[in-house]
Amino acid sequence: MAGEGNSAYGHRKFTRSRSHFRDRVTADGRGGWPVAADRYRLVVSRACPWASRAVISRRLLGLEDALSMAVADPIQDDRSWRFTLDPDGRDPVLGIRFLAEAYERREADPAGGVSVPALVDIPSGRLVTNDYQQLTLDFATEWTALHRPGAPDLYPADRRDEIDEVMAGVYEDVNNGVYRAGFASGQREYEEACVAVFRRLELLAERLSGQRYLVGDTLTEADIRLFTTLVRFDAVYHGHFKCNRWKLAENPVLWAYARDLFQTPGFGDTVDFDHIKRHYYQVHSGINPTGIVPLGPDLGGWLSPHHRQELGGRPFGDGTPPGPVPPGERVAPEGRPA
Ligand SMILES: N[C@@H](CCC(=O)N[C@@H](CS)C(=O)NCC(=O)O)C(=O)O
Repeated sequence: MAGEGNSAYGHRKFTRSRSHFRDRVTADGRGGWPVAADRYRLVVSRACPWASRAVISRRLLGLEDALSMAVADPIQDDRSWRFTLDPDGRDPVLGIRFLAEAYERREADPAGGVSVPALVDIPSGRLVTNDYQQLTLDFATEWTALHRPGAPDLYPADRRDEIDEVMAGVYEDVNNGVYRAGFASGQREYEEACVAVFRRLELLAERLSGQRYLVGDTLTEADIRLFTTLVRFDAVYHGHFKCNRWKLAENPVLWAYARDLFQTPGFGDTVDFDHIKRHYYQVHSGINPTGIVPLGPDLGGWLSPHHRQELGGRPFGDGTPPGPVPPGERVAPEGRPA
């Protein structure tokens, strides 16, 4: 689990270990968890970048009908993620009040704590996996029988080496780099992380100055993973995590790239800036003791023209964009750009 929240503060260096529960749901069910419609529930927080990968990928692939989703309250308490946004504070499908209950059904006193995203087996109420690194790759490659018609190939076999290489740098310096900067407990550790964040972002901007997407000319898993950090950048990482050499909105290439994705069905329609801001600024009391949530930044810019289509590219390859967000899953107005 992440050395996140207060657990990180006792250490000199922020470290993130691999997720503890790493079972996989596969097409052939070889590990005991076969892909099946209506069998699993995806538990997320819209605040969490690791969970948001799964939310976006589920939308792009059209898994909504087969894999239902529970959205936790962005504010955790001492029992971690809660279903306080649901009637009676209970997830209507799993019947539990805390995600911890699904973890505890899997293992008493679960090692690594309780994190999102989590995939839960509905019949037994037990956690299957919290391995966010593998989960979306499995959505793309193992859950194909349940994809919508026209679903894109987010992890094309002939591009995997390149996708993996790009994602490794994005993970190390960007996805996780902002956390290393934000939770650093020493000046040097912070500076090293912050320098790496911006060095990598500059390389990525260079790459994206002449091509619309990170790998090939279509959307892939790599774009999803970069997007989830970029969309949080000015709202939380720039201020709260002190990644403030520049704002996303000050980098013409990355800002246009991020807006392009935001305006693509399946990306921006999953983003809840209200959940994002309240989670980071209120939960990480070690780095924001007052819990005050800033009013800015202005979100209007996310909807402005990006002109990235002039670079060509076929967002969904031979496929098509996903349809509208199912009514029960729409982000509330306070979380969206006006
Ligand atoms: N399972 C991943 C973590 C994904 C993650 O860090 N999720 C955060 C939210 S962004 C979480 O649930 N943290 C639990 C906590 O801090 O209590 C890991 O092991 O590193």
